[in-house]
Amino acid sequence: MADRDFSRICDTREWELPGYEPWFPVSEKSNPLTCDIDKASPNHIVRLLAACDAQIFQTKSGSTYERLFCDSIVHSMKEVTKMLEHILRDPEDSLVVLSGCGTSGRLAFLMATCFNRILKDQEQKPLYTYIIAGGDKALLTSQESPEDDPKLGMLTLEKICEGKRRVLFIGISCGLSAPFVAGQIAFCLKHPDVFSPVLVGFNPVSQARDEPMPGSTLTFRALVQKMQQKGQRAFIINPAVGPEVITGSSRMKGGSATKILLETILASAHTAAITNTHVTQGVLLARMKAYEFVHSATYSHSEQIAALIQSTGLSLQRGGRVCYVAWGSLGLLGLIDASECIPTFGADYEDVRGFIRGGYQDLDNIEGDLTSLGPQFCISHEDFMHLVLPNLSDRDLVLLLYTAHDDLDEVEKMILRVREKTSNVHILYHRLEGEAAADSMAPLCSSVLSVTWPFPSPDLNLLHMQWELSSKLVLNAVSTGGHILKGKVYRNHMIDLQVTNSKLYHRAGHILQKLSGCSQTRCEETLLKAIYDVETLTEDITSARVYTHTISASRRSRVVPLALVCLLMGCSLSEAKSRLQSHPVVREAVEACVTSSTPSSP
Ligand code: S6P
Repeated sequence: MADRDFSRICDTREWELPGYEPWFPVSEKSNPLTCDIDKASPNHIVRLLAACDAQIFQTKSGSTYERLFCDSIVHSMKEVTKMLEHILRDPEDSLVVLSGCGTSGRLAFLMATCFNRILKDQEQKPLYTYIIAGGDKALLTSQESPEDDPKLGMLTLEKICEGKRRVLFIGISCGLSAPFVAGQIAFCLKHPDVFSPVLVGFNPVSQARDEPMPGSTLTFRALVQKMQQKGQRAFIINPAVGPEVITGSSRMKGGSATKILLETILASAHTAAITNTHVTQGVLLARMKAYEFVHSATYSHSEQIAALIQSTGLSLQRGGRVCYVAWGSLGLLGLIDASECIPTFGADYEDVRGFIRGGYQDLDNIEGDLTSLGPQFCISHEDFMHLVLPNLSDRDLVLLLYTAHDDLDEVEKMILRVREKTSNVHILYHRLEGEAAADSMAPLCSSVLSVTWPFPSPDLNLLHMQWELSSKLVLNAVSTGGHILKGKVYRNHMIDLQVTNSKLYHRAGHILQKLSGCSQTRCEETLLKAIYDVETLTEDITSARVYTHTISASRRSRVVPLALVCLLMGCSLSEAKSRLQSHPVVREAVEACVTSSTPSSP
């Protein structure tokens, strides 16, 4: 693609027009840039990802949406930073809780452990903790149903904060939609003497979810409006960052923007507390601009990222495995990216897996070693060597992620071990100018993505956070691009998603409506038939709650593709099943149906 076309892509702000998919919040709109991403080459996929990620940093420029660098957003960030500064100066009996579901909870964990580590290095007590819906097993596997439970959210928060004098609660819900987080915010609002709630998300308040939450008449939107009422010591930080590359996949931009926003707040408060100064909006803006540089530094390696996507796609197409073997906090980024492939693309846990040096000891999660829960919880390098490596072959891909600050001898040894089983070895390496290049490893690998960062860096912790974001962008590109090449995406929709909570249930209905053109009622009926595996719906099924539907859906596979084929072909469920069997690649199955259901021109 010519550079002129690329800048045209970056300028596109069509999604901001009032008439563009007005019935969806920003986080659920489809991105007009990526409507043909399913047919794009790896190079083009990377260009589209770069353009979509660049939307995070776009300025407001006449649009109605508040954006990351807007005064109102940076002002709220400053207020929250000031609250945290006070706590850091007098931390006794205080707690900062970061909480969320799915990716948002995983990032809460990443940041809570990172800033506790920073405090530990300064010989201070830990101040942060995290909550993830579904507990620690949700850090590594898809646990989507606790997201729907506001009471569980509330009880978990109450328990973790027992005896605290002051709590700064930071709830993350990219779509301003998760009932689990809403339950916690409602609890904070009831106890303003102890709790100061902050909500982070990426929709305007008017687009927060407006559906009563289970066990309550309250909606997420009504709750956020309550936070905005005069006299409430509550903050909402909700810049729009544009629709996701793959519709609704908030693990991507939503996750990146969460990391940018919260690390900016947390790191600025720490600096202010240490230097005995106060944070300014200028400082916050400068920190966020540094993340914009991460975007350009990372995507300046577009060709190498595209090559990685190509190899990942090939491995996945051949039924091979993709393993991220990583050192330091990049290991957690690998674990997070791998865990998200299951609900997003209907992948098996063995398709994409992450391994971290030091296993649970390095992870430092509340519930400790989870290995006994099953093979998908085996996450250390030793586990990789014993359980995975012996069965690897050339169709499997291993991506090693590390930095110049890790033990490079150990990395080399690992590469040599892996090379005995597969030549499909790739590396992603970060270093500062002047630090050792990946030269000695390069001849051992199929591809090397080495990102060099300018020296001197203002702060080592900050540098590592930037390397994390850079790695997140690459990993998201690799797993999304690889699954696109495997045929798991149709246009820019994840058609093989798991329907395991109410958000995903409604999203499945919308996907069916959009792709089939059938009415809402017909789409919902067909979805239910696929979920319950029946040709005719009974009264029991139609009168059941969405929660019951999601329980049944969690026991089945390919419910959305099946429903879509039924709708496109006007056929029975059993016929749809045999069609899908003859076209194992979901996108091809759908395309075959679209072609045969389109009347030929006279
Ligand atoms: C999205 C990911 C999900 C979400 C989770 C929370 O790509 O698969 O697990 O993170 O549903 O969403 P939200 O909008 O509350 O942050």
